[in-house]
Amino acid sequence: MGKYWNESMECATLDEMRALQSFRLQKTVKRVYANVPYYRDMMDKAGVKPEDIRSVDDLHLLPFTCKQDLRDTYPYGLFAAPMEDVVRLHASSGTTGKQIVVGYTRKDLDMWSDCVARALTAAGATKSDFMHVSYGYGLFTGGLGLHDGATKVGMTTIPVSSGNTKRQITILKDFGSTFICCTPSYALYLAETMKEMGISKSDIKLKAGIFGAEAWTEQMRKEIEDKLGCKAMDIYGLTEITGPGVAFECECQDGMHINEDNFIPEIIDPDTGEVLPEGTEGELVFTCINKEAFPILRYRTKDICVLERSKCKCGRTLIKMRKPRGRTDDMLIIRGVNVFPSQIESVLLSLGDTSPYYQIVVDRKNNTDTFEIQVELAEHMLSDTIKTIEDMEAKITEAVHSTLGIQAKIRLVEPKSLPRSEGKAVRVIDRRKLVD
Ligand code: DLL
Repeated sequence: MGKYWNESMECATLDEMRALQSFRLQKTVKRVYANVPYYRDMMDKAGVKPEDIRSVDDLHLLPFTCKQDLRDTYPYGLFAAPMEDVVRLHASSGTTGKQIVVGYTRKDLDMWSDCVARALTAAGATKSDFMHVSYGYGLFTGGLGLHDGATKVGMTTIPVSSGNTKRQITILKDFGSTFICCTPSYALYLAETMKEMGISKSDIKLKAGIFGAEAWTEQMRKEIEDKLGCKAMDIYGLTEITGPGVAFECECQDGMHINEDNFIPEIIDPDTGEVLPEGTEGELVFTCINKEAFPILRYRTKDICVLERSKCKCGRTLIKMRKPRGRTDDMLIIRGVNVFPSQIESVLLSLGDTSPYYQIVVDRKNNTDTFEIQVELAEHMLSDTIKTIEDMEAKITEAVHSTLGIQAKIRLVEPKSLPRSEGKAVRVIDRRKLVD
């Protein structure tokens, strides 16, 4: 089984991978120490010199980098290559605060598109396939990242970008795309709009979709595969590391292989910073060891996840990350209980009968948190009696309570009444932030 884009990297032995990582890590640390005063200061303060980093085992000696460091050095303070060698900039605003800027040299873009080409090949893409790119083009890394990877594979790449959903569907159908990439929530919206337009999954030729940029569950995967009639493959990445392609799913759809010849992953305890053993859930941290312009050291992603180095049936030896459960900054604390939106998605979709559209509204009244989950009724339930709908509400309330251990008010709302998103879905409205 299995076809690889870069077999020597994707199927290297552990010894080969560690040797390469150690070599690239030493080189990167020397480079940033020499070229980036901010890293030099950070390392000097931590009492670590480039010579102390002799192998991957010494990685933990290096200080962490976090979003605030990128903001403090905005725009170019962490660049390790001269601007004349930088050929591309991308940026991410996040939800709060100043945006951050990252840069790529020609060689960096080549490394990035190699990572995306690995992901697409693992999803079964070849140069005979057509790739419909629905991620936004622009400073966001989704559009251009997938575009360059698809072009590298030799796919017929269609740079549609996001927005104008009906037009997207016409293009998808008329151009005969066999692959699509967008956020998983947008994939569902496309399926919904297709239905409205009277187009069925047999009218399109999709074999697989490459979905990422937000947390999504196995239940959501089933929903998309069923509605679009294609395989739904996960792809992970973040602007600070390189955009999409940091990790990708193979045909086993059982965790994402991390391109660890370029990005060394670690899992840490988010409170203490202590490195945790493989198999333990914690915050994902990456060190870029094969980048010229923006080789970030031990970047704290805020993504909560688990690493596993098990033998994969596809033959790849690259370490795997499980689907991220969410981000530490998306985790809600409601009446003292930790709640990830993905847990709610999982409960709702596993019950059947509800639609995959939901929104969580948290507020504070009389010093107590209120917790409401608005869920759209599935179309076929519209004709049901009030009693059936009340039973449904009770069933969801019970299921949420037994999963999370707290009571939520479930409000079933009309089909298509919650906002649809063309990019990352907004799942949470936390009104407490406004009153705090
Ligand atoms: O979302 C890059 C990307 C584009 C990835 C297209 C995949 C596809 P940012 O906007 O910087 O970059 O957001 C990065 O999104 O830290 C995760 O919290 C989340 N994320 C990205 N991919 C996944 C995924 C792009 N597959 C942040 N599963 C990351 C869960 C994901 N969360």
